Formats: sequence, C-alpha cells, structure tokens
Amino acid sequence: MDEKSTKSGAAPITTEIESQYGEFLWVVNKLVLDPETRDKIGDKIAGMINASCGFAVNLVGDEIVAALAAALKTEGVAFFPAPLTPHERDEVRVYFESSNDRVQNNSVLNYSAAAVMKAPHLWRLTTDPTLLEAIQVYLGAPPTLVDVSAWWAMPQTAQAWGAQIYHRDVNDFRSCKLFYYLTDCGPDDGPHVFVKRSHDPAHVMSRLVAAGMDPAQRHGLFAGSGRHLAPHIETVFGPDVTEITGQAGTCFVENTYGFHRAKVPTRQPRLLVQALYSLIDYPHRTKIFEAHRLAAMPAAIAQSPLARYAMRMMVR
Ligand SMILES: O=C(O)CCC(=O)C(=O)O
Ligand SMILES: [Fe+2]
Repeated sequence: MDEKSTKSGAAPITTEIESQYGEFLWVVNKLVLDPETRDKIGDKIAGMINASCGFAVNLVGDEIVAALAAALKTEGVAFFPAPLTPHERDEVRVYFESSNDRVQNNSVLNYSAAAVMKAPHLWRLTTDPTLLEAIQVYLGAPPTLVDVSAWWAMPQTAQAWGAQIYHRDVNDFRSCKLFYYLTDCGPDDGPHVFVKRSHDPAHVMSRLVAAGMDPAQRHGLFAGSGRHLAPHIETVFGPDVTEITGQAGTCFVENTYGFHRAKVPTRQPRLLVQALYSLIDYPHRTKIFEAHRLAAMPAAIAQSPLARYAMRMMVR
C-alpha cells in the first residue's frame, strides 16, 4: 500500500465459531446443497458471530446501504459507486501493469497475494464504509474479507475454461464478491456475466416451470458448482442473463452463489480486482495471506470496528 499505516492495537479477532469449527464448517459448506438449509445454517452462524464479534452490530444502515443490500438480496447483484477517483483507479492499473509478480494459468495472469496486498488504494475500496455496511446487512453479520485478488483475462484462446464456464461459487453459507474493472470492458473484452436471481430457489423453480422442464430438476441446479449444467443455463434463464459491461472503474457486488461466468475476451485483455467477503474465516482459505499480513491498519481507511473486523485476516 502507498498509504501510511496506523497501529490497530488489537490482536486478530477470532470468533468462537471459528476457533471451534472453522475448517469443519468449510467442508460442511461444500456438502450442504439444499439452498434453504444453507440459508438456515447461515442464519445460525450470523447469530453466533453477532453474539461474539465484540462490538455493537448495526443492521439498519442508511438508505443507500439498504438499497444496496436489497438489490443484492433480490437480484443477486448491485452496482456500487467505487470511492476511488479516476486518477487513483489508473494508479491501481499502472501498479499492476508494472508488476511481474504474477503467474500464468491457461489464459489468465494472476497476481500473487503479496503483490495484491501492496497495491495502492485497494483497502480503501474493499473497506468502504457503505460497502461494508451493505454487506453486513446482507449477510446478517459483519463480513470478513477472506480473499483479495487481481488478474488479467487474456484474449489468447477462444476456448472457455475455469471461471469462463457458468458455475456457482460455494464459498460459505453466505458470501459475496466485489468486482472492480481496471480496464474498459465492452462485450468483446471478457465482461462478467451474471444470471440474475439464480441464487433464489423460488425464482429457479419458476424458470424451470416456464421452460416446461421438470421442477424436480431444481435439485440438480443447486448441486454444487453446477458446472455440468453450463450448456443449459442460457436456455433456462434467458432474460436473467446479464452481461456487465462498463468503463474502467465499474464496480459491483454480487452473490456468486448465483450462476455466473466471465466471457472469453476476443478484443483486449481485461484487468480485474476482486474481493471475497464471507461470514467466517476459513484458515484453509486465508493461509496465502498469512505471510503478507499488514503490520497495521492502513491509515487511509475508515478506522471503524466494522473495518477492523473485516480486515482481521489481512492485518497482523
Ligand atoms: O472473471 C470473472 O468475471 C468471473 C470470475 C468468477 O467466477 C469468480 O470470481 O467467482
Ligand atoms: Fe466464480
């Protein structure tokens, strides 16, 4: 980070549920496929976090917060006005362009955790007070930032692979991701594609019925990552399929339990930053950040209990 740091003065917070069940819950999360059961477990976990996080939880929020949380809940995606200026956004892009701390995996160039953690302005984006509050309202508990990443999607192969194939993320009983484009992203530049409301079992059921398909297939549509159904997604969900194009700086929060993918870029590469917020920390997941943890909270970010809590796996 280019910003000065302040001493946080607190040891990383571990909730009771994490210290007792952290890794175990990660595995259970992968095994529980029924969306209603997942939500009930999510509710219980949220309750336990609220009881043990150590600060007063505000689940009301202001109007903007409420609108963001509501869109996330109903549509599964919400645009978020990123707090970075165009100049700051360009500084982030230039920082990544000039870093070689990245590895190529097929047509994707991934920056290392160390490189991402040193990028300018990113913590201010990922801990924006409105954003964190909206995610808190949405999750029902203060969010924990468990992953921050950045990568280029290169237009070098026409073959979709990995995240370019429709799938659900099964990251936690409740979670969401922030996406921030660092390059202009038109229809040929690999935009993110989200299937609105596909996280919602009632909506999935209504789409199945409308498509004249057997409602019993709902079960299959919620079976894990759902990758095997990728060829059928656009047939079932037609009008819900939404390509998110936009200029550099376009930012949105998404419940990636809904079906989504990245389109294969055919014109220019796409540079993206992403952050994952979940209910609890899974040591297995945040391990890659351990060696690179910041010495203190960056001074440029809001020093609120909510920000401190969200950053607890990223700060020593
Ligand atoms: O690159 C994208 O637009 C999609 C990535 C993805 O599937 C994810 O972040 O879960
Ligand atoms: Fe995904």
